Amino acid sequence: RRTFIAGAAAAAPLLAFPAIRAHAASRISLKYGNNLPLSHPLNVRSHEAAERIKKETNGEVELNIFPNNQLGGDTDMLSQVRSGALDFFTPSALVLATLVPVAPINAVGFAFANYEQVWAAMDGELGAFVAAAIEKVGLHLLEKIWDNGFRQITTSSKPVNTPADLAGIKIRVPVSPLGISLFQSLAASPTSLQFSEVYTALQTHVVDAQENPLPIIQTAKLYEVQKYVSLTNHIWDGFLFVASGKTWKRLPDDIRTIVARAINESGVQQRQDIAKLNQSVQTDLQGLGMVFNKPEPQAFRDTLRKAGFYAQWKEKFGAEAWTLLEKYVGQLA
Ligand code: X2X
Repeated sequence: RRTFIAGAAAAAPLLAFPAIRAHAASRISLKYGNNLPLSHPLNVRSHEAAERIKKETNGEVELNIFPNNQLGGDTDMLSQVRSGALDFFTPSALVLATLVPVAPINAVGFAFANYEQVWAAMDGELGAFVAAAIEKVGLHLLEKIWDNGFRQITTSSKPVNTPADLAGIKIRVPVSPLGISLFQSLAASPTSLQFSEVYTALQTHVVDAQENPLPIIQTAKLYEVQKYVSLTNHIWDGFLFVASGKTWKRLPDDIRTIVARAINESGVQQRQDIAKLNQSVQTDLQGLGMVFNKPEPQAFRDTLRKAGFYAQWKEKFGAEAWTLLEKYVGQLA
């Protein structure tokens, strides 16, 4: 009988008995935590991946999903996946930055112009560079990065048309030095909060603004506590499907192959879900009372450049990573 308990050694000698394996029922139980509501495509598709994994392993592997910050906020889940208490977590690269400083290179302000650039970079050399950095801290990045989307600013008070409109605005950003730096460089007043705290913080006006892709504004019902959406597209953000290195190493090869294939293929479908949602979500949010505007990005880019934002982050991320980013998005500063 093959057992799999986090923190314990695998019962390796028994793997040689396929007959035993065929009758095994959910002997390997894996925990996956995320910060999004059940209705978000990330959760819909990861449930599909879980079912596929169960089927393809004849019930031997169960991927148990804990959505919506059930296991704590991002910071908690990050330390859990590091220790091996959690087997999988899908942080935004912004959030992973506290552990892997180069991870959020994709989130440099106003870098990506469109999804063609995004997937070329993330499925290409930039993604490979980040994956190697993640591997070094004892986590394993699954190959396909899932889509969060282009981040947009929402406020309760007024639309943001120009950088001047951001002056002094209390805006929530993820727990992320890059997010803070971006909005400080735009003269706003950013505060880091875990996503689990965002709805209440907006409702009680601890902050008056936040920024997230439209599918999150919809599925997390932020339209209930925000009025204006300014389509700044200031950051492209993805969810990195990371495995605890301990878990990943301990999984038998055949299981690892099945798990990786199911998650990666569900990830590709999840990207398509977001692409499809992007065609309708604005109309849906308008129907719920939100008011949209589309600012000109150039003024924001100029403000950032003058504030030294690009120069500063080029130095922090390093020339090698920066050159890879610019290979896909063009020269930034
Ligand atoms: O916290 C956020 O804003 C979210 C949900 O987009 C991330 O996970 C970065």
